[in-house]
Amino acid sequence: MRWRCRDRFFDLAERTLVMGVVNVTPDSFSDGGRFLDPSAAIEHARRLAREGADILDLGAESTRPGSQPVPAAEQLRRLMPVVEALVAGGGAALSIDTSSATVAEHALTAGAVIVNDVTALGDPAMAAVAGGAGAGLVLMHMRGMPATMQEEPAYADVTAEVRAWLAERVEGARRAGVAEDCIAVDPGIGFGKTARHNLELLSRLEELTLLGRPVVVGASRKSFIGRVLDLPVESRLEGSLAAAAVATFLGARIVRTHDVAETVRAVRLAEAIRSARRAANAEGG
Ligand code: HH2
Repeated sequence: MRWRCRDRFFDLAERTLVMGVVNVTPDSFSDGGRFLDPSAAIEHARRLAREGADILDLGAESTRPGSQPVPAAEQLRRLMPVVEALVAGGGAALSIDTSSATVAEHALTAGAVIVNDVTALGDPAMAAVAGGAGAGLVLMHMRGMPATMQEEPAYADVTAEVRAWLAERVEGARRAGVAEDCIAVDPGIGFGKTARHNLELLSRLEELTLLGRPVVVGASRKSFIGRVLDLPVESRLEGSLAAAAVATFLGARIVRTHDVAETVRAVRLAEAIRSARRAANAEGG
């Protein structure tokens, strides 16, 4: 399977890509305030690229539970110096984590190649912006909005519902002019889901690969890991690596993480096991 992101073509048949998180925010749940200064964000992004990130995901708006939207002008003020410096330096593909078409448009003009939209086209202008640029587009599942999404989320069958919702959003994006080979899907771990929902989604990830589009998983440092291990956010590295490995084994093709060096190793091993299973099945079959 290939994922087209403007002039970049990612071959995902064998490899799972690692997407490093760069939060240019004062309030992100795990690293808020550390990279708000542009030079700190640029330095951090370059470090993640050296550690092996295929993609750098730059965001200027926290979407943690209870957070409020950040106006486009403020997102641009935070992001653009970072985008411009990283584009000039070349290297890892740049993704913009925004649900604002205005922010996406400016970032794409400056050289970003992916739009990571946690509202899956909540902004009606987004499809034209991403589709017009031929950008990679991540469509993520979220129940409600960050301000209220953790107020008693309920599903009859979380995996089936997320899968059906994503199928409908992929179709909506296609109808709105986004080429199918540019689209990736994401179950939205932690977005309007309990710990149990997140664990079930991860355990049944193969069902989402049946949508025929690359699956993105962002479990890094999230609260369900803290819930299972009874650990605070700064002690969730090993749990995050376990989740990344399981997701990769079950078919995730892009893993979003704050800890790139460690995640690259976990993902490479999980890929090797996935390939071994495929080879064994082929020989047996
Ligand atoms: N999770 C977060 C933000 N963006 N995008 C995708 N596609 N998938 C995710 O799971 C995802 C995402 C939340 O993590 P983080 O950016 O570290 O936190 P915050 O939203 O507080 O900035």
